[in-house]
Amino acid sequence: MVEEQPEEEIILADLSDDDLTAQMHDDLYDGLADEIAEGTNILLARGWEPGRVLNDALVEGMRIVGIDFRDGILFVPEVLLSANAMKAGMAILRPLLAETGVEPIGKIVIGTVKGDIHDIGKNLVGMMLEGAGFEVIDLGINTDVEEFLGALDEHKPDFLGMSALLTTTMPYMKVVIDVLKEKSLREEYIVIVGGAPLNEEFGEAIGADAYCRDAAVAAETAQRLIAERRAAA
Ligand code: B1M
Repeated sequence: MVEEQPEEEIILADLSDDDLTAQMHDDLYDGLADEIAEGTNILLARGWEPGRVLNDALVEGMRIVGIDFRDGILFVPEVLLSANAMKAGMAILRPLLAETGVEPIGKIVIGTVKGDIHDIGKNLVGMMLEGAGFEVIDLGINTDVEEFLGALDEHKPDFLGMSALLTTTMPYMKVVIDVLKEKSLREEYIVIVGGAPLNEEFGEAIGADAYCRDAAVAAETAQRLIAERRAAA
């Protein structure tokens, strides 16, 4: 009988930066939320900018998860654990990314569209927008046109932001924009859209003001568009 060797415990704090980020990619893959929180705190304590921790340790880890999900190596329950671990890291980074200490420069209502429950990217966009000085009203996932309209009416934001991660849900963005047009409300809001299956062309075709490739681009674009709108007013 072969005796099983106990696995050697990895002390995250003893790893070099490169080894720690690689280990965090593995821990994200394995859905280990406590380890992701610990790794995030270690990198911050080593002086890493929150944005670098987010991109190099968390987003990159999730990219690897995405590849194996696509290839049928990982399945929904495992990816949910990875998403949960990602959120543990994001919860630590959120206040740091949002730390601007200035008056909001604008307001955005944001949500993942109807039929779609992916929210990691949308949450990241919200965090980056907060960091860029925006007030963010997050409607969560599976948001239908009535919920969007209700929130626009209640909060009177400058922006409407929609996220979709599925090719089957991205057309719903056009449904929302068309209803805004029907109600003569389209010009009231700057509409930005994003999500992995979208592109510039799609954003244009559905009548959005901008397609944003990632959260950093969303923050830059929102700053630019609100400045342009205010200059034109
Ligand atoms: Co889903 N899923 N998933 N999934 N999932 C994808 C999207 C998929 C590409 C995986 C794959 O096959 N490779 C695939 C879609 C294929 C397609 O449509 N062509 C897929 C599928 C098929 C599914 C299910 C149908 C699986 C099933 O049940 N058989 C199912 C659908 C459920 C539903 O929504 N109705 C499903 C379920 C899930 C989980 C629940 C397990 C989980 C979601 C957990 C959660 O979000 N809380 C999940 C996950 C995690 C993924 C992957 C692996 C990762 C998504 C993610 O979080 N990425 C994803 C594979 C992938 O995208 N590579 C996949 C990290 C995040 C930081 O990036 O979300 O792209 P992203 O956001 C970026 C940009 O896109 C952009 O900025 C963000 C940050 O930089 N952005 C915006 C996003 N929104 C924006 C809005 C903006 C601006 C920029 O302005 C408003």
